[in-house]
Amino acid sequence: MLTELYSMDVAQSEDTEQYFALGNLVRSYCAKNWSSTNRLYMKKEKKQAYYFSMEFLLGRMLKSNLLNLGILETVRGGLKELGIDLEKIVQIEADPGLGNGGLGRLAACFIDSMATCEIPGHGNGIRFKYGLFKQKFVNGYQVELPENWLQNGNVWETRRMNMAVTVSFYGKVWLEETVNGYMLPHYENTERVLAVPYDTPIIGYGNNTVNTLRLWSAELPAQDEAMDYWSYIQRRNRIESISEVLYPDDSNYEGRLLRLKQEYFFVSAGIQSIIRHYKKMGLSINHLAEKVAIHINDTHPALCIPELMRLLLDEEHLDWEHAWNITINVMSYTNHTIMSEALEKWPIDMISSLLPRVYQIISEIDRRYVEKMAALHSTGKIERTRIIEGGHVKMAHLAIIGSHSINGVAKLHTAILKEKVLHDFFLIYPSRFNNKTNGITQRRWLMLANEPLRELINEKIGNDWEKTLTELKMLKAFRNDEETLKELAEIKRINKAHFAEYVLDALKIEVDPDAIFDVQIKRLHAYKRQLLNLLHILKLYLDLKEDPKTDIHPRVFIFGAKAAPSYTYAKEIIKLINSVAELINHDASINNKLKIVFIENYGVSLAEKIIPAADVSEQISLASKEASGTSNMKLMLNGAVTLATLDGANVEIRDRVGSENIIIFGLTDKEVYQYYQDGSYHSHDYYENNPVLQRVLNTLIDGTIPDAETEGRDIFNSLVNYGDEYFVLRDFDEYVAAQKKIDKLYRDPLTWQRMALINIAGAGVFSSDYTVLQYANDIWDVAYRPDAGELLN
Ligand code: B1H
Repeated sequence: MLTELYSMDVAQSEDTEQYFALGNLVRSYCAKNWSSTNRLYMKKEKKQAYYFSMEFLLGRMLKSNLLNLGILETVRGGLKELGIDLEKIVQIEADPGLGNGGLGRLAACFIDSMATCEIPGHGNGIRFKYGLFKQKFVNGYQVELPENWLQNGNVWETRRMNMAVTVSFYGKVWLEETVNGYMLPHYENTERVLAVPYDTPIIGYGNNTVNTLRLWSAELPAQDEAMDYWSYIQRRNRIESISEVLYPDDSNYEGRLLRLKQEYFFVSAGIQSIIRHYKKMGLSINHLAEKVAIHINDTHPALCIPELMRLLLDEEHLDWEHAWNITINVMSYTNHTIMSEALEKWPIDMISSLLPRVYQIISEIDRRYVEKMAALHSTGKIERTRIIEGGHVKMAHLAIIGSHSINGVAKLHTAILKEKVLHDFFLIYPSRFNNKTNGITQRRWLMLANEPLRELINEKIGNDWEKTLTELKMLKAFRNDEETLKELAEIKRINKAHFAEYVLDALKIEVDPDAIFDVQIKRLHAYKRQLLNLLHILKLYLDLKEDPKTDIHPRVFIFGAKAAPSYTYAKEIIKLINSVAELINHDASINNKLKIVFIENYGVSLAEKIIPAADVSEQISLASKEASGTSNMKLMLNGAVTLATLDGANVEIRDRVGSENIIIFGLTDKEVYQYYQDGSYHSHDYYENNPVLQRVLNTLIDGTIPDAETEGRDIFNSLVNYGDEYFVLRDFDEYVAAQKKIDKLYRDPLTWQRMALINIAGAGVFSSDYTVLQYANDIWDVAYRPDAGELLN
């Protein structure tokens, strides 16, 4: 392959050529199964599920593909014989950051699990030229740089020009009656965009299934090349900008026109290509819902609903009722957040000018909804739930009204949707609501990221867990086996030493692998309360300053977090953490008892390094705000002990491991809602009445923290004077107490390792294999691996 690609042999080649040669080899190795999988689906007329998502946060794929193909060890050994280190060449691959955080990574875990569970299921999204920005710290401030992940090419993708489709924007539209009595649209002055698919094989683990991730790129249609040169360049730039860059907002939405263009672009291209493929099987469009399921990952692809309606009405000439029936049966929707700033609503003007025909259809869906509900529900409820209201199109309402299934992503989250946030809809459509707790793939997050642990587990209980993760429960038998607990501790120590090397190398910070590695890795958002973590660190610092002999086990506080570029408050928190790190890491009197490591540019590849090295998993969001969380699952699976509020999937983690094996603190969701109701939270009182807290908060404004005056003051004010929206001060004391408990438990190594073991043993239910099987069974009604049925409880 090296010779074919680069006309060189191994001795002459460097890492980059070796990486691309191996990548090409792997791709051709799976090519046969890829086409036979497609042929099989076609021949058996299998119902297919399509997961529509704005984001797929894949991470590097070489090792994961080798593992799933069952050739990881063979290839590793073969390369070694040639004097090549696999670990070195996998680093060459760009980490495709086509997502922001949990939502995008979930999509990546799901497509891996669908292939593994032999579900005919594929991803559909955008091939962003630039992924999520690269984060750099300059003087402690976050600076964003472009992430040009395609610069050196992408071995995994195949451009399929023959499957390109056209997506139209703008223009004027009017309806005219045809001779057969259909009202069909006529368009004038539309802007046409060529959508070109790039397909990536998604390889199942230990089977012959290879599904497809189809990502669309926006290009100028060929016939447009004939126009005048400068108009051509301008138009080309405008069109190509559609798939240029991922919006860097997590749990927050940007109401920009370009974003709306992106949403319609991949929705329309995806649905057109699904229908084209469906028709190739020679089936009547009337049976579409028997062969196709489309899943809407959050509301970003909610235009799937009017777009499918448009194609069924205008191209297939179905009548409204019939088309609507099919649409509802095809579509399902996942809600990922209750945060109001994340709820998408588009101004009517914007949608109606960009997508005139789609807007007509949305209006008609809305009109019929209001008409139908008038007889059944109060005007108040109808006004609160209709799609077009207050000059906006509410995307969540569109998604709910146009889908047969609406799910939340953890038990608590789904309960809150039903009882609070979507209560009106729950009363209208009770049977549509269901829960699907998130999951993670054990292949990337244990088998690949933590090979020593994988080996230990295999030694103890065999490897059934690799296919059936709940088998990890067998580990419980070793809870009192000192030898096993010690081996577990040794592995953690090795992983920590490994990570410490990285920290020294990349950040020039020396950390002691025998310290507690306390990890909070997730997007920076006020509701996730990185600030609570920081206030506790400041408390420890003050304690040590006052009495250097304060008896605490040494700790390394590890942060990884990107802030949305326009989220000023989050960026201030980053600067503040970095300034406190400067203060503490360079204070000799602290004697290495505290260290702060803020990892730059946190993403999938860094997560793979950090998670196996974690002792403590910080999951400290304000109860009710974190829909599920998935780093909590990854960290638990790698033997970290969770320090958590009862939020998102933390509740289910507690149920699995028992209260003795997780540290819970803070307000419950009920208490939070009670505070909202009676308005009785006054953060200023906590400042006034709690001397310890007061002393800690004063460090933000009294010059203790170097070079962060503005940030310190803004953050102080937000907590003390402006209401403390996320109850940081309220939960401070309980958090400090919980941290003390951690300190004590950690000093008893056997107790600690027993907790770690119970956590690993209890993590089995959080495999995304189970999650997608439940989607397949309950929502999509598609087939799956015959022996997987028993995995569904
Ligand atoms: C989650 C988002 C999100 N919830 C808007 N919502 C976005 C919303 O670009 N946007 O406009 C991007 C992302 N992401 C996360 O989803 C939740 O906060 C996590 O709790 C959850 O685990 C994850 C997966 O369900």
